[in-house]
Amino acid sequence: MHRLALAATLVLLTDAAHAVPAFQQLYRRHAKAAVASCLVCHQGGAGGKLNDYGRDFMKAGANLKAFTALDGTDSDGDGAKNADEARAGSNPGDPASTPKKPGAWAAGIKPEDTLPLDDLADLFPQAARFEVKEYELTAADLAAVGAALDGVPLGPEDAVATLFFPVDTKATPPTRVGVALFSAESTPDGLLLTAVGLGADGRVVKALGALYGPTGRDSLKELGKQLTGRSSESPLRIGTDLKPMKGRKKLGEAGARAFRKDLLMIAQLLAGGH
Ligand SMILES: [Ca+2]
Repeated sequence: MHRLALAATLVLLTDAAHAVPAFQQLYRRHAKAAVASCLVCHQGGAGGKLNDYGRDFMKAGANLKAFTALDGTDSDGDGAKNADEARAGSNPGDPASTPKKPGAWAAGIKPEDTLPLDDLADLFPQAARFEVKEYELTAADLAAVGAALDGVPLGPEDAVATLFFPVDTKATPPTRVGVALFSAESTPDGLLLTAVGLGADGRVVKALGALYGPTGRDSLKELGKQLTGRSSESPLRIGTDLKPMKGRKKLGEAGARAFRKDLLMIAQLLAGGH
């Protein structure tokens, strides 16, 4: 089975490791990186312990601005600034890789090594394999999703997304039977990570999420369970169609918004033009 052939793990729900495919896309785009890989932030690959650059990225807010904020820093202490490392194709989180001697640090990392396999298996236990597609959202996409979400266009932070499609390999020809999106949102309370999986009918089969704050991880399980069967048409309003999270009003509201954003984004990306 494809899943077992790969060693990579990215565990959104079971521990604090939480890279998101979109971070890698943002790094490539906004840090103008010649080479992007999970190894920029993680030791050993997707889901591994954060390296110096990964830790700095988290401390700087784990968002688009963080890449710029870290440009002039030498995170791994090898004498080269992060921006120079990114452009030269060396690793800002590995002192053994420098602009003069980048080394083969990213060699052998295949695109599939960056799949969040554990979480994908959680969303779609039956899927034998996944197809992956990276998207860049246009200004029109960002405006459309933002308008439906809270009336304000989304920012450049949301301009990249990766969709994962579970494939039924027993069907002839093999057929996509759903879609999943993972996203990260930087909030004042920490990094809010969500993942939604939809079936072929566009309805949620499972939704996962957690807030990673300074004091630890706060699960969105209570809310995620209520997402099953919902679609991008569902308003997902706490108090009307979703029950509030006990003692976690603010988190519940932030989570509901994040889940709704995920659903709207998937709908937008699948609707056309992409
Ligand atoms: Ca380096």
